[in-house]
Amino acid sequence: MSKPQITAYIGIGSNLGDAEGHVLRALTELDQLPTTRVTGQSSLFRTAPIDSSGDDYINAVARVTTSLSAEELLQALLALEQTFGRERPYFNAPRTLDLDVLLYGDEIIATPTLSVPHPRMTARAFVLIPLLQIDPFIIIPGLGAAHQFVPAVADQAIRKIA
Ligand code: PH2
Ligand code: MG
Ligand code: MG
Repeated sequence: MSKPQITAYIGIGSNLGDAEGHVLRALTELDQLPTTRVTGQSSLFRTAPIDSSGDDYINAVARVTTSLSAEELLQALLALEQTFGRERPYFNAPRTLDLDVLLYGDEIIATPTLSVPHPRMTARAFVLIPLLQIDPFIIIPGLGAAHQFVPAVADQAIRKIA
């Protein structure tokens, strides 16, 4: 039997070097991961750093279908970050590329390496706004409709750029 196809959502962020170029290239690279296709992508957004420093971020969200397990997907994303020269000198340091598993099907995952839904996604406009642009009625497992969290992030600076 073939492996199930799961719909997952990936948060993409960069605020070091050619941030816009990094995010665009990441979207291309995601589509080339094993058994994985990008089936939706948000606009690119310029966002102010939240609990982070450095330049404004460029953020986007991608919807993918994949036969990778959640852990395999995570490892593939971490490997992709490495090919962009990602360094982690300190917590939430500016980065060439950050790729986060936001949602993986309707699964709730809590392992030492992976927390899905992404624990801070409902508190961050740079995740919620691009996510809702792709799928306005998306449900966050365990939490309900994503759009209900938008009023609480309305004070966070976010501007669509492309
Ligand atoms: N990512 C973080 C912390 N803060 N702020 C913005 N605007 N965009 C991000 O992608 C971001 C952040 C941790 O990964
Ligand atoms: Mg992140
Ligand atoms: Mg990350």
